Formats: sequence, structure tokens, C-alpha cells
Amino acid sequence: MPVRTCPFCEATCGLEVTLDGDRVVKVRGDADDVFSKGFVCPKGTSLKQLHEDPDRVRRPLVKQPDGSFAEVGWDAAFERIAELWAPFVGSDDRDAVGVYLGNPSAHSFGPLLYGRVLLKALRTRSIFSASTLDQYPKQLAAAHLFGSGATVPVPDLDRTDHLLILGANPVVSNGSLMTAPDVRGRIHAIQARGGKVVVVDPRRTRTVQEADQHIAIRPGGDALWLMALLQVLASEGLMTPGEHLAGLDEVVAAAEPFTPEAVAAATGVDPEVTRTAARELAAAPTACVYGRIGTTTQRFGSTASWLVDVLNAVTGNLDRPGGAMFPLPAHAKRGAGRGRGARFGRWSSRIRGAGEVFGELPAACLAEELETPGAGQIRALITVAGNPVLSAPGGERLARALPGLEAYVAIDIYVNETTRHADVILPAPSPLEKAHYDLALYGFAIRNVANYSPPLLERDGLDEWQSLLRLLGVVTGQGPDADVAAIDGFVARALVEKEVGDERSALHGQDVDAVMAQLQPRVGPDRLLDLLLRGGAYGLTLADLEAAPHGIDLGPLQPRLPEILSTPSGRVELAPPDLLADVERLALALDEDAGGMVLIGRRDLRSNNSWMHNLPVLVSGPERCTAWLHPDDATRLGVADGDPVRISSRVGAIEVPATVTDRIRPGVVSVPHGWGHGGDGVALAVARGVAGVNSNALSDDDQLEPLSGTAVLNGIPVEVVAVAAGEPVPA
Ligand SMILES: Nc1nc2c(c(=O)[nH]1)N[C@H]1C(S)=C(S)[C@@H](COP(=O)(O)OP(=O)(O)OC[C@H]3O[C@@H](n4cnc5c(=O)[nH]c(N)nc54)[C@H](O)[C@@H]3O)O[C@H]1N2
Ligand SMILES: Nc1nc2c(c(=O)[nH]1)N[C@H]1C(S)=C(S)[C@@H](COP(=O)(O)OP(=O)(O)OC[C@H]3O[C@@H](n4cnc5c(=O)[nH]c(N)nc54)[C@H](O)[C@@H]3O)O[C@H]1N2
Ligand code: SF4
Ligand SMILES: [Mo]
Repeated sequence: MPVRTCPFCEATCGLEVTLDGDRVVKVRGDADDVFSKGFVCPKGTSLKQLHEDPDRVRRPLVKQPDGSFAEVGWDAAFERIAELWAPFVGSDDRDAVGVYLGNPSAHSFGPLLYGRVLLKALRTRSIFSASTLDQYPKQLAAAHLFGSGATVPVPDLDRTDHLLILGANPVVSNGSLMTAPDVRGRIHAIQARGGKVVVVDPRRTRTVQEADQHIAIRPGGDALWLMALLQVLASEGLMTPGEHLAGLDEVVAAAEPFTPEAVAAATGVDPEVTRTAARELAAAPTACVYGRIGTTTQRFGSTASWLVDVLNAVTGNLDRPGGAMFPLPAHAKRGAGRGRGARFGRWSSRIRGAGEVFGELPAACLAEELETPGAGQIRALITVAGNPVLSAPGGERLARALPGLEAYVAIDIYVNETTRHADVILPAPSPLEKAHYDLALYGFAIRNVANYSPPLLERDGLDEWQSLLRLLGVVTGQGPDADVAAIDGFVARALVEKEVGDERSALHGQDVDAVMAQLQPRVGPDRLLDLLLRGGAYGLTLADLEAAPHGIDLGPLQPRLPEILSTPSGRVELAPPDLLADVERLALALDEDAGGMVLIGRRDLRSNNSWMHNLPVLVSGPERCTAWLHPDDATRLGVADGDPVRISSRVGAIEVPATVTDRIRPGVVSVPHGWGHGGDGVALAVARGVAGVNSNALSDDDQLEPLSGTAVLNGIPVEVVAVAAGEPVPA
């Protein structure tokens, strides 16, 4: 039976696909997958419906003068792109070309490997991605502490005795920056071996229901609370710091004012609960603190992420089994590479001067960069696997600005709220028609695992990497039908040269032509992957992976300090100046008025950000896009379960039905993101008919976490009122 890795979330589950010719009969979990062992969620099995979805784009689409899309051949599509791109080819105004890379592009090794190549050729600074709506605070902290944004410690879930989760709901999200199929089963295993799981979340989530303790923190309180844990550990002599650490005294000194009592009002956590949490963290044989979306997409995202790492370090749990460890995927090498440490803000955005982070500008700045005339105004755009109109703050502004672009090319599988504004949409293949290897996610996996899936079905058209290279041909003036194979050959050769020149590579010192010959006859991402595997830590080849369709288990995570560090000091920098400097801002939050309602998000098991809503199997059942309200708030506001409420923030207002539930803290309202499908030309017949609104209409595009430029999507001050019965609902 053919098997392949599910591309829909970070868990990388194995799927078994039953085919009858080229028809998909059934998709279920692969019981023999070395990592997921048969675990699967409803999204994974919906791969069949996605493959068959009549609305999925299968042929290139070109915008017609009347605003509709016409299906055209690939050559015609690229001729149109070349025509539209003519003013930008060779132009000095390089930043006039913008790029937005969306979430699924991180789940696909073609775009991961070749997107970079296109970006380099464009030489633009107008680069945006979902990372500034997501995990950059964690990567920024990692860059400061360990020297690289790629070295993010992940919980050693299968060996820990104590797991402290903040702002994550992995039983529903299936884990993030913690690649682990079946988190629920792994949580149960912690408990079965006598361990404890604590969840810090303003909501009583599905993960809380599996946990031993719930701490219902006020949104945005995490950095303060983590400081208080550190303060307790230090003042009670409970620190057992590991080796290779620098800056311990400084970070401990910074925590001094943040006693459990001092943070109690702002966090809503009883001081005794905080003290006990700190003591238990210290007393556990092994323990791990893990923070995710609720701690990153908020106003103290980087500071909270930093403190997560600090707490793991001062309790001796950084880089030890059962603690927070560094994966070593099959395509990666031992050693740190060239250590340059962290540098941010090397350039700034044109309009509001927001600093660059990992070479990108904040996604929340995209609309203004399109709107505002002048040199550097984005007049041409490429989006790959993204829907920022629904996913980012300022989406409505962006939707208004997109039609003003002189050229917009989207690589996507749907005509959605964003891509409907494109001049040309280049379809990505169905997941069944392309190869898969989790180049990004294995770097965050709780075991070292490698699994490669070849395409199961034949493709009629270009793969994403081919579209990206053909686009590269256009933007570099080679015309609409550049020799993709030749460009790919250059890309491969350049990577081989880099590989043989890298002392850490198993191919170091080898002859470039000889290595190129070994990779024959592979092309595209397969060739690059084969190269990376050959140069990697385990000496594997792509053929080895092909021979193991259920994956290769490379074992539990191994300690990697100090080998992995690339900080200038060669040690873990616990007190980076940028993060220490932010403590002053944090201290101001101690005295803030805790009154007023705040908005947070919510993820649903059968949803995936702003997409997969066109699959009937996932959107059937009760309405998903509702506002959770605590009964106390509901009573005060005169709202009954199911009544419509109006939620307004500084920037917008939405109306949604209320779900009155004690599963949320009083003073907090929760609405999921990614809903509200529709608008002229959106070709999502099922999703259009599903109730829901865009919660990001409330996200303030002015509110960025200052260090990482990440949007504040949780803890947004809002006003909630009942919509009086009979009052017309505004459009
Ligand atoms: N309020 C609020 N907003 C949020 C969040 C939140 O928690 N709260 N979460 C944020 C996070 S973490 C993220 S990652 C972003 C996600 O936001 P985006 O990165 O903008 O991604 P999606 O909204 O998931 O849209 C994905 C697009 O990719 C297309 N697609 C799917 N598969 C493929 C493929 O294989 N190839 C190509 N080319 N296209 C494909 C889909 O059709 C869809 O158009 O949203 C962010 N927005
Ligand atoms: N089913 C499903 N799975 C997904 C996705 C999806 O849309 N649907 N999206 C995928 C993506 S792109 C990502 S990035 C991951 C995200 O993975 P997770 O981070 O696990 O995702 P969430 O479910 O958003 O969990 C965030 C939690 O933080 C809580 N929270 C909100 N504000 C705060 C706060 O200030 N402090 C604390 N402590 N908690 C807070 C919320 O109540 C929520 O339970 O999920 C991925 N998996
Ligand atoms: S948990 Fe994630 S990877 Fe596993 S089947 Fe579901 S969507 Fe796919
Ligand atoms: Mo994400």
C-alpha cells in the first residue's frame, strides 16, 4: 500500500493511501510509520477530499479584462507574467517587488529550497512571511541565546518527567516547534511514568483536559509569570544550572523585582500557585518548559520565549534527556557553522521603520508598503501559499490595496480572499502529485526521524519548484521560457560547491564534478535533498529513504552543547542585551490596569488557519467561529449562549454568536482566526457557505512585538456588547 507523510501540520504523520488507478479510495494512518505509528487526525484523512475538490486550481489562471479568471496553458501564463514584469526587470527599484511566503510553503521542500533562490535573484528587501504572525519571537530568542534562529530547543516529550506548557494547545494543533505525532498519547505516557503536565492558558483547552494542572493566566502575562518563576528559583536556592552558560547573574538580577506577589495582579495567578510551580519545576528529575503561539504572538513574545529557554537552562534541563533538546535531522550537520551571533534591524521598513528580522519585514506592514507611493513602494507582488488578507492584521486594507498592483503572481491551490486579486495564479500540484520531505519540521522533531515520500500520482503541469525557477527566469530577464533545467543545474552546482567547502560536511574536500555525478539522474529538490543527506550527520542518501517508505528512526535526541553554539562567546548567552533591555517595558506592565476585556484566538482540530474550509468533511457540524465568553461576562453583558455579540477593537468590529462557557477566564473573549470566506471572485463554493467572520479585523496592525516585529494577535483590548435582537447586522 502506498504511504506518504501528511503535509498539513507539523506532526508529520504517515498516511496510507489506497488507490484504484489514479482514484483515491481511502486515506488512513500508516500503522508502520516509525514516528506516528498509525496516528492520524481528521485533516490528514481529508487529503482525499482536497485532492478531489473541484475548486482546487489545476491549470494556470490569468485575469481577464472583466475581472474573471481564464484557464490557460503554462506557456501562456508565463508569457503574461513576462509582459506584466517587463517594467521591473533590471529596474533599480528592487524593493518594488514584494514577496509573501505563507505557512504551507514551510511544509513543502520545493518552495523551501527554491523560494530562497528566487528571493536571492530578486534582491528585494520587501520580503514578508507568516513567521511574523507566528514563531519569530522563539527564533529571535534562540538566535540571541544559541547563535542561530534555527537552533530552537524542543521538549524531549518522551523522556520528560514534568512538562510545563504555556500558550499552546498541542492536543488540537498537533504541536508546533515540537514535531510529535499523537501529543495526547505522549502526554498520557508522561503521566503513566509518574510525571506531571501543567498547562498555562486563559482557556481550559483540550490539552488542559489531559493535563494534571491548569493555570488560567491573564493573556499577555507569561513573561511576568516566567520572571516570577525565575525569581523563586533564585531566591530559594533552587537553581541547578548546567554547563556552557554565560550571563546567569545578570538574568537573575533582572528577575529580582518580579516576585510572585508583584506579578499576581497582572497575571491573575495566585502567588502560592506560582511558588509551587517553580518548586515542582526544580524538584522534578527532568523537566521542560515549552511555550508557543499564546506566548509568541503577544506583546512580550520575545521576552517570554527568552525566559522559557532561561528556565530550562537554570534548572539544568537545557540539552539533557527529558529536558529541552536540540534535534539533529538527517539533512543537517553537526557543529554550528559560521558563528556570527544575532544581528537584527540591519535595515528597516520604508513607511514605519520597523526593523528587519531574519531578512524579513513584519507581515503587518505589508498593506502600507503597497499603499504608499514613492521609491520602494511595492508595485509587484509574488505570494506563495499564503492568504494574508485573512491571516494578517490589516487584511481589509491589504484587500483594498492589492487591486492597485501592477503585477501580482500567486502560487496557490485556491482562488481565495488574497489570490483572487492576482493577475496570474500558478497552481501547485496536489500533495499526492509531489514529493515530500519535512526539511523544516525535522529540525524541531522530538526524535530524529527521516521520511521521504515520492509523488503517488502523475502531475500534469509544473511542480512548485519549476514554477519558482521559471519565475526566476522572467524576473532576471531570461524571458517567459527560460531553461529551467539549466537554472536548476546551476543551483545544484552552487550547493555542491558550498557542501564540499564546508568542513562539517561528510562531502568536505570532494570533487565537485564527482559529487554532481553521484547525484545523477536526480533533478530539482530531490537532487538537493540527496546532496544534503549525503553531506549530513548520518551519511544517508535519498535512496536509503526511498527504501524505507515508513521512515527511518534515527533515535532519541542527543545532547549537542556546546557543539551547536554559534554565539560570539561560544556559550549560551542567558542575558542578551536586547532582551535585558526589554525588561524595563515588562516592569511597566506590573502596574497596568487589569480591567477591560481582551481578545485571544483559538484553533480547531478540523481547521487549518485560513484554509481547508472548502472540504465538507472538515466544516460539517456545529458553527466553529463563535466567541467564547465566561458566564460572568455573559450575564453582565446580557448575552445568552448563541446570541450575537459585537466585538470592537481600536481598528475594527465583528459580529459573531457567543458560546457561553466556563472554559475561559472571565475578562477574556476567544474567537478563532481564518474564517469569513467570500468576496467577489473567491472560488471556494463550500467555504463561502460556512458561517464565520475574519477575527483579524480586530488585530491592530500598529501593535507589533518590538523585538521581533511579530503581530500581537493575542491579548487585544476589545469591547464586547450584545447585539440587540432585531438590530440589523452590518455587512
Ligand atoms: N488572529 C490570528 N491570526 C493568525 C494566527 C492566530 O493564531 N491568530 N496564526 C498565524 C499563523 S501561526 C500562521 S502560520 C498564519 C497562516 O497564514 P498564511 O501563511 O497566510 O497561510 P494560510 O492562511 O494557512 O493560507 C495558506 C494558503 O496556502 C494555500 N496552499 C495550501 N497548500 C498549498 C501548497 O501545497 N502549495 C501552495 N503553493 N499553496 C498551498 C492555501 O490554498 C491557502 O491559500 O496565520 C496567522 N494568523
Ligand atoms: N487543527 C489545527 N492545527 C494547527 C493549526 C490550525 O489552524 N488548526 N495551525 C498550525 C499552525 S500554523 C501553528 S503555528 C500551530 C500553533 O500551535 P499552538 O501554539 O499549539 O496553537 P493554539 O491552538 O493557537 O494554542 C495557543 C494557545 O494559547 C492560548 N493563549 C492565548 N493567549 C495567551 C496568553 O497570553 N498566554 C498564554 N499562556 N496562553 C494564551 C490560547 O487559548 C491557545 O489555547 O498549530 C498548527 N496546527
Ligand atoms: S496531526 Fe497533522 S500531520 Fe498528523 S494527520 Fe493530522 S494534519 Fe496530518
Ligand atoms: Mo503558524
